[in-house]
Amino acid sequence: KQLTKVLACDLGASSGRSILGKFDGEKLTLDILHKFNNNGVYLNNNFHWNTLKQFVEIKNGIRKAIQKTNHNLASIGIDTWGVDYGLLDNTGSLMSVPFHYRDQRTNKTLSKVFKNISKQELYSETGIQIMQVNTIFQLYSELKERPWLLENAKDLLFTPDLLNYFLTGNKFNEATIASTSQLLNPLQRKWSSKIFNTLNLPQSIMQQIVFPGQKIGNINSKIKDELALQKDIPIIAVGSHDTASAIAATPIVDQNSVFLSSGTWSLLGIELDKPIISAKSLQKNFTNELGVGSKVTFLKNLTGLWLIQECKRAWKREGKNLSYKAINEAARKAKPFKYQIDTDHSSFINPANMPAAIKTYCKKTKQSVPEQPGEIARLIYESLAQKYKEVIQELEKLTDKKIKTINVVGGGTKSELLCQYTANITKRKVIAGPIEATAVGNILTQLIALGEIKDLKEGREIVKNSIDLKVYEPEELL
Ligand code: LFR
Repeated sequence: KQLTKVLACDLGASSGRSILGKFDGEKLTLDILHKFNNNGVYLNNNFHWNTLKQFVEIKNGIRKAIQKTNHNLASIGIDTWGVDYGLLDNTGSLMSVPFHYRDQRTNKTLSKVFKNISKQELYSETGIQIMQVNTIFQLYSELKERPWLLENAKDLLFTPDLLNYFLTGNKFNEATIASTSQLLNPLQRKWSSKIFNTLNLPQSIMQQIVFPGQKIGNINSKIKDELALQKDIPIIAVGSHDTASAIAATPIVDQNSVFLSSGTWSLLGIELDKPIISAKSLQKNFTNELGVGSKVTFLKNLTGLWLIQECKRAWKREGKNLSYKAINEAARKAKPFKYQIDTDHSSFINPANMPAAIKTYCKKTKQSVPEQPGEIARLIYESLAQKYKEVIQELEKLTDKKIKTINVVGGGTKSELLCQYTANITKRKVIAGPIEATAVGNILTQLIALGEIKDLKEGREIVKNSIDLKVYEPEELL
């Protein structure tokens, strides 16, 4: 059979990549064509995305895919991190540089929103974990601090929608990314007019919702010329929220397993057919995002490798340019269980210096103070695993399941240390892989849209047959 080739453009909060998926009817192989850094940029005191660079790099990825496949690319799909967006004016131009969800402009917004709508009401309407980064809080701060933007905005596009629009000229909001906004009702799969009205936000800027598998449009003629494309290439809506795509490609899905999508964030949870929206799930702050294949992803959004990524950056600035290999080796040698942090503490959202923030946290909580990179890395990994354990216990209570296995996917599978500590501390089996789960989920959704694969279930079997999974059994803790 002829190979079907599709391109996944996957932008995470620290890096982006373009991956070619080649499907022969049974197996999927990946070809990483293009990688780039995707760090936020400070403009004065505000933290933004480099949206133009993202767009340029997406085009670079497409260019490479065209060359590699000799113009035989069946389709393209884009996924990105959640919650962020761009606003367009009535001429279709981007009105301001999109903000990064870690920008401090929402630091005081939550209490203001809760004066208009209670936490309970907001949660029962959206089923979404209350988090400062959510679009709802970003928009509300915009309304108060930069009213001229929303007064003049015609359209709101989430990051993948925006990049799709730059490529095709067509404006949609894709469902999985829309659900991260906390403005959508997950039962009706529609914008919550109640929230827009209560907060005085303009619902008219929201778009028609498209679902994974639907076509967005073809690459517009200008870019077609620029990239010297010989044929039209359709852009398909995938699970354009990276988490939704990662979960779509998680191979181990059964009654006794959870997924853990491990990257800048750790997303830990299970897949459901219907949301769980209850007083208890609100109390434990679990989220019901929309997934691929009409599923709901019931999960907790936890700080993940951001902690170590930021330490690495800070150490480099101080002249210690350590590789992850060196950091992990030092962590392995450090003393176990000497320190513990709450990995989701607000002081870790975007500190100027992460190791310093961790030291301050240890001091404030009356622990001794870690000094060496190895000690800090070890406490990060152990504290993450400790957090996973707590969340799994909460999940078991909320869903009445017994969790025995954790399927870790994403970049975090590269950290054998974190995988092993996760197994040891949670006392559960860890199955690691695929590493490029997000791109794989993106690719599978395109293959379903093209009629090459029947459904997600079949897609997951293909993942199992196509990659090696690594198993970590829990070791006795000394
Ligand atoms: C993971 C992720 C999370 C989202 C966070 C911020 O990459 O998409 O799901 O909560 O980034 O957008």
